[in-house]
Amino acid sequence: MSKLKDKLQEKIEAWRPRTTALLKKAGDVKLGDVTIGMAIGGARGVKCLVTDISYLDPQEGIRFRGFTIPETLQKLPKVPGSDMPYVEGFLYLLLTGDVPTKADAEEVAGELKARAAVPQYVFDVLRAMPRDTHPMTMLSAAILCMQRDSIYVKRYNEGLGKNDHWDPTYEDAMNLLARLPEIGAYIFRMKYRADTPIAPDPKLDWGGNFAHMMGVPQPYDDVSRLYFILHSDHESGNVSAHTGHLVASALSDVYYSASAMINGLAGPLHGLANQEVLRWIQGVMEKMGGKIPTEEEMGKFVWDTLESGQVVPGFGHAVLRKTDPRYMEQRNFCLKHLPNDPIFKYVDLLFKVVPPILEKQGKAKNPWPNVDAQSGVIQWYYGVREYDFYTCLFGIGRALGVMCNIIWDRALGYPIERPKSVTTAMLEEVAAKAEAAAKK
Ligand code: AMX
Repeated sequence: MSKLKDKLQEKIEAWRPRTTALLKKAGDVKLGDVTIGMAIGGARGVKCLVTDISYLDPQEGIRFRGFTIPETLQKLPKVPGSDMPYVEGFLYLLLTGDVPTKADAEEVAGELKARAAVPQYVFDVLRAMPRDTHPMTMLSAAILCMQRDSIYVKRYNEGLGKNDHWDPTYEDAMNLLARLPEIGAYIFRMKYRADTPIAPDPKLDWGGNFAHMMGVPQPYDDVSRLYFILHSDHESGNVSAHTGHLVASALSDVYYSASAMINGLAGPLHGLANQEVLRWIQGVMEKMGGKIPTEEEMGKFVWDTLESGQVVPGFGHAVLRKTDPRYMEQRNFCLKHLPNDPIFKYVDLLFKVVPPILEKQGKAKNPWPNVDAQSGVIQWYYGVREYDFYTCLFGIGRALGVMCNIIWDRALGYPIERPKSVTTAMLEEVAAKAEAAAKK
């Protein structure tokens, strides 16, 4: 067994009694109420999911295993010669809750390298798809076709005790994570770089190897490490994480769940927003003939978008009620590496102009920028200009969090998900009763 898996087993065995005790002693204790607005509004704010991998505070933003983003980046061991941590060390933190040493991170890096070989049939499947297929469809299909290799399915069919489900799930999850950078970079080079894939370099770490296979020079390795860490997890209720959890709750293996989570991420209100931001900015740049607008001019473009019934991409959030710390971390990166880039200047101006306008309009509950308002500009600057690919980067990062969650779901024996639905007539009846009671 790997050191990481040993450590995980210890953690799981220590954790299980907590979940069992809660269910036994406090299973009937109320967590909150559900209103009609919450039911119609996409289960918004309904507390009915459990995860210990990350927690999203509306004011403070995400904490990974209790650490804010700046704390996470500061505490994790750095790749030699780089400003950013090993993604492998971050995976160790997400899985175990402990901050790894450099040796721990390198051990995980070794484990992933040993699992990294992508089967030839994955490339064959990708090559058989029409070349203009969306890269998210390709990524989802590449993941799904590896389902035939699932160790979980094999062990399940042989007969698997409930406490052992996490073990083959770990094997599948680590195999999938190990292969994702090469699959992602292969899709990119096949589609957008005249079909010139670059072979992996076994000396490099997970993030560094991805940058190498993309064919983008330094500091794109640090961009990749930062991007994957920032996009990894945002607690369980967002569409991609929730989809991954939901599918896995039927004891579908991680290939089925990861492919489904990629499909959820592909929507314009979720992962696709980063490309929408760039598209919107470049539309304004074209109208401005490349000049940087004044605050008033930019304000007019923002109002025009709102008045035409569209959303301002990169702003607002379903849970956050302040500037996304993932935005701030990428902003800091831009201030250090590309302060004079014209697109960054637009992003910077939007940071000033959009929030007061959204506040004035009074619809968006959160007028502040989210992660997507910053990520496209960095990719564009380093020559990754094919918007459609941006969500694949998000998906590779998000797989880290989703895989950790599924391993723990299995470890703690979370059951199949089954929320209850009601009819519109039932809601009307509840509403009428509440109205009558209020009149009495
Ligand atoms: N521009 C204009 N209007 C906005 C807005 C924005 N950026 N954000 C929210 N609103 C509007 C909503 O469309 C909604 O209008 P409606 O009542 O007419 O339907 C109203 O404000 C209330 O919405 P909300 O409760 O504040 O947001 P939500 O939870 O329904 O949606 C989100 C959240 C992110 C989908 C929304 O803010 C949005 O569409 N933002 C722009 C797209 C974007 O940046 N998405 C990326 C999110 C991060 C991610 O998942 N990657």
